[in-house]
Amino acid sequence: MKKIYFAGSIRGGRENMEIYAELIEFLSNYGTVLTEHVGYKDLEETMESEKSDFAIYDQDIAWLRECDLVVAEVSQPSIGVGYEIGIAESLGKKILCLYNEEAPKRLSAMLAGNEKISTCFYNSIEHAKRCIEGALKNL
Ligand code: 6IA
Repeated sequence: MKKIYFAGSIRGGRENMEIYAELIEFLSNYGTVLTEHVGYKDLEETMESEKSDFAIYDQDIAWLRECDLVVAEVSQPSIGVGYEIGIAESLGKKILCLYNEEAPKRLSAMLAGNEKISTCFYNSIEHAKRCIEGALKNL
């Protein structure tokens, strides 16, 4: 089973949480998603307080080391997601970024201009899923 690290905005804003949940469900047909909580609806209110930020950081870095593929939904700018992508790149991980063409803010040039990262500019969730299938085939 492939291990997939899904990254999506948490404190950067939860506007796209339902998209994260759908993509995580889709990804779980192909492997183990280490970070299922990124799609949880009540993450901030109920779960976030249970774990210290130090514990969250340590766990996420360990999962990044362990994973075979990082899929990052980057339509909502998030410092944590950007940081994770940088770490994943330095670890030599394969990275797929998914960016909704209709997102209000343009994608950072640090991702859009990075040839080591594949970015899928999607116009529907089905399109994003096809990009995921393509990335999984090339693993
Ligand atoms: O800066 P942000 O909060 O938007 O960063 C989001 C990214 O950081 C996500 O891709 C996560 O992998 C990671 N991250 C941020 N907060 C958490 C977190 N909170 N748990 C795990 N990863 C996180 C607590 C929830 C937990 C107790 C279930």
